Amino acid sequence: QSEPRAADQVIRGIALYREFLDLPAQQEVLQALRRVIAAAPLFHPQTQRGKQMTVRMTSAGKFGWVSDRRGYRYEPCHPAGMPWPPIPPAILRIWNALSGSDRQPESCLVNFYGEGARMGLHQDRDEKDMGAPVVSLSLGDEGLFRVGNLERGGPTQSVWLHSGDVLVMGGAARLTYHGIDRIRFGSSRLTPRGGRINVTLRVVT
Ligand code: MD3
Ligand code: FE
Repeated sequence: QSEPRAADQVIRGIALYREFLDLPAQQEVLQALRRVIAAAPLFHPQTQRGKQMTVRMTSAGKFGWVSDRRGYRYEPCHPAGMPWPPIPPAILRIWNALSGSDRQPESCLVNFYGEGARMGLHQDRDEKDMGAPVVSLSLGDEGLFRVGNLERGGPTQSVWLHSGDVLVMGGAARLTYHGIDRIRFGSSRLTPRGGRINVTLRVVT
């Protein structure tokens, strides 16, 4: 009904909504994620070269992102064999408020950053439908997000993401290089044992 909220900042085409979720809403999502993780445990993906990623992951929705020696791809089941649990309604509401897309997300990737975890600069290009945006929610400890360019190399820009912040990557920004350099472990009270959680919603088919 109401006009969608305007972004607080646009970083190379990526819209940043600071504290889009207030503390009670963050807690609601965190509770829902605990149930997702109980049904589909976090795992350490292996890269194609056999190196373990420092981030642990799981997914909800029709498809989840997996990576192993055979490469990375979307799969309908967790590596342990069970189907991914449904995407929690509290998370779907964020998509519906900000994506501007008629389609519903098919994948909800949950990234958990423990102490020292990071994610190198990369592009997200495993999705068949690049028309839909990616919507991302940060929870827990602060993370230093780095945004590059449409091609490898060149200057980059960094911004600290806080608990409750939401990013929307649509249009050309969908293909920018991005990563998480480091987290400030223990900087948030949302996650009493520390760590950063990032949730990304995507249309993948
Ligand atoms: C910019 N996750 O899951 S979220 C990922 O914080 C990923 O865990 C990071 O990169 C994290 O692929 C960054 C912000 C984000 C997510 C997807 C993007 C930025 C993006 C896709 C295209 C461009
Ligand atoms: Fe990414």
